[in-house]
Amino acid sequence: MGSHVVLAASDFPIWIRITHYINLLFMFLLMRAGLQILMAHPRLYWNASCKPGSEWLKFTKATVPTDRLYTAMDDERSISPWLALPGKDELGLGRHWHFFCATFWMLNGITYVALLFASGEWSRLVPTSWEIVPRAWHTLLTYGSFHIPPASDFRPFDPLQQLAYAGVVFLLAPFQIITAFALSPAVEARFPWFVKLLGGKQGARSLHFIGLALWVLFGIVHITLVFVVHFQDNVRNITVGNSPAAQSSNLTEPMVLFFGGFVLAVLIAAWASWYSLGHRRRMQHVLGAIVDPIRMLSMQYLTSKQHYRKASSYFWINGYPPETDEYKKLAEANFAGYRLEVSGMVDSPLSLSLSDLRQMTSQSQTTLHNCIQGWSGIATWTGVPITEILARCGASPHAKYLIFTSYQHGKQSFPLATQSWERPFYEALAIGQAKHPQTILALEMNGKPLPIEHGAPVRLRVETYLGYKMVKWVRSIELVDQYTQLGDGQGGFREDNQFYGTSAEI
Ligand SMILES: Nc1nc2c(c(=O)[nH]1)N[C@H]1C(S)=C(S)[C@@H](COP(=O)(O)O)O[C@H]1N2
Ligand SMILES: [Mo]
Repeated sequence: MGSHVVLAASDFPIWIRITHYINLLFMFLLMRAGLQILMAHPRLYWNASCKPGSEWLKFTKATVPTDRLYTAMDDERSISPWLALPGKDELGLGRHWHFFCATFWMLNGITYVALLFASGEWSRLVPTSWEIVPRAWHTLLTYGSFHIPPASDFRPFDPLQQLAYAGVVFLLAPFQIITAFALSPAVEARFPWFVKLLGGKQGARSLHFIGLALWVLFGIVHITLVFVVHFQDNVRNITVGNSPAAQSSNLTEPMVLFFGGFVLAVLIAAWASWYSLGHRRRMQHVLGAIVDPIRMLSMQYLTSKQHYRKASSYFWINGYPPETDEYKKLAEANFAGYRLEVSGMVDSPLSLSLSDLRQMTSQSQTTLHNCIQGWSGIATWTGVPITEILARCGASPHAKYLIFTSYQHGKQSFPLATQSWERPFYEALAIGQAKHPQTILALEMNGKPLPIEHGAPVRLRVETYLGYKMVKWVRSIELVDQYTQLGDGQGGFREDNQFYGTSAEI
């Protein structure tokens, strides 16, 4: 084979070089934000109960005490901003970054694959004959004996390299996307079979982590080999391409681009952490503004179709029960004096006792609970559909949100000190979600009156949402047309204080 033919066949067009670099940048940010999310519940399981001790891998030394209440948030790990994006215990911002990067990483990947097929370059990546397997084996043996295959083996990739790249592009990337979708509560609520296929919520979460581990492994080997095997050729290919013109130029420009690219990626990553930690509200809004519309478009109309057969053996708790005298007195009297107040944009305000609520239409559902931190649990919830409450109070057609306010104050729901400690826990629920058939005010859990820790006497269940929206110890429901006048105006206690997203479908 003449060398000219090899060169012409192995040029790297500009779009490959650009998408390759964008991919590097977003993967780096994605991994760091993913680490932030992982440390919010640093345990991985193959079962939906998430019972402490049943994890197959954990990243915490903490053991869960059994003699006192220990919430999932007590189990969260703070992590250095040198490692995670943005670092500390900023799960809300970590998730914003993760979804932001995932969106653009996918767009970049789709562009790359589309151009790959449009240009015919796919044939360099996709193996078309089984012959590649023994050839790749041969290459592996070469590397294994600490030898380097000759440059002529690279057309433009050696067989092992081609298999690895094809595997990463056509198997590992789709695998990460599929397991990611299976982690969204709205997707899980609407397509429970899809999640079961992947081993359930925790199976998908564990697989997503294993996918990450494979990426990291690939990244380490890939970057090492770029340096070790025909480094100068690689630097040219990655930066200026390999056209005959680029070949004849000196190496300065490729080297500057190559190392400059790395430095730029590190600077961007460092800036992202530093800026996010200093401007948390702004980053919540900026990243949310980009991701939320996509999320709303794709997830908003998914309703829950869940019918699990059995409750799980364990159910984590988040938030410490209200400590006010008012609530304690109610609890001592078995909630005989409890009243649920329904007010705001309604024809007739309501004040419902527990027996009023028990006499209303009731339904039961066995569903999967998804906390934003990553743990899950299955339970049977029994109570009154919100549509019943809306019908009884005569909701105004102009009402857009239901504000659920709790007896509990911020202090018990959030372990860290914030100025809004003394505010009651509240969350705004869009009226469309409130009307979903599995959105209920639960009075019972697994056939018994709600235990105090799980929200007695009344808690909200929205089965397409993350757990933080499901207010426990509900005191009142107010119908409003906007929520900006409440708290810090972000749509809920966790949005105000922990910078969680406004829509909780993922
Ligand atoms: N009032 C109140 N409701 C709350 C919370 C809280 O801290 N206070 N935590 C929320 C979060 S983050 C989750 S995951 C669920 C947990 O419900 P569970 O304790 O019954 O498992 O409750 C939600 N409702
Ligand atoms: Mo949660």
